[in-house]
Amino acid sequence: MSGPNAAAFTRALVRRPGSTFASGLTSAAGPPPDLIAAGEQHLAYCAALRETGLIVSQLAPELQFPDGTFVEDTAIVTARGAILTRPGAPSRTGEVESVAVALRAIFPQLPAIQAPGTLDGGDVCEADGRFLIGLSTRTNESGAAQLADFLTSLGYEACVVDIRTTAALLHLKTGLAYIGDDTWVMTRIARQVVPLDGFAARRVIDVPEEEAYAANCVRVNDSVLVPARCPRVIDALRTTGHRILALDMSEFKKMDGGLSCLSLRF
Ligand code: CIR
Repeated sequence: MSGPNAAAFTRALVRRPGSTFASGLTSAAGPPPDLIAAGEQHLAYCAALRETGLIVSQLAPELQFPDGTFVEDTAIVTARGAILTRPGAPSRTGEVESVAVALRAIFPQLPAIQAPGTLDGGDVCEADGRFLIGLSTRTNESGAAQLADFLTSLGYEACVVDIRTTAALLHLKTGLAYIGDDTWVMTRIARQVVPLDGFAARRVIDVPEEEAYAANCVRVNDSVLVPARCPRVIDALRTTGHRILALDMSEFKKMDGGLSCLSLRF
């Protein structure tokens, strides 16, 4: 959700990584995530959300869904309503059920993306009432169209972009973030494949290749949460005047997870 300043959030929903976390989907070669470190990083992530003023609600880990900690993929939550997704990876579709239970307490009207549509929340980026929806290996035309219809019915604008031309982006928000005040954070590849036509883009913070992971940062109220050890992006973000909270995300990165996907914020 966001208002004119992209950030009037009061709550977040998260799910700590469970003991099966390391058997989730990943394209990364290298050592598996360390479960203790992942748990500690998740705790720090939740503490950062609280520092921004949010009440953080926790879902219990479900061992049959190792990727369940990436809750952002399971719902699109806006200031005017929410919709459950239908994640594009078959191993993840069941994650939605427990998220639905939690969200229904807040959003009694809770529609869902229907088959054959698939949609991951990581493919959805809001910029002050306008939504970019990425067509990806996880989000198909039907899912994107269903979400666009839903958002339009709420009075938002929605625009679909095709990111399937690049293997570098698992999700739309793998390569970009909107942090309010007409300011975008984007990798070079995202700039190539995502035209910002129709979106105000007063400033674009270029993310260098070696810090590409930091393109997935999140504005929450007066703060921007960003992965640690990305000094150039962090320096650029500091010039925006927001408080910068740098978080160690190393164990989630090993599972292709970005910073934003660890929470739903609303
Ligand atoms: C997956 O491949 O589905 C998970 N291992 C990572 C999902 C990350 N989600 C996101 O960036 N929105």
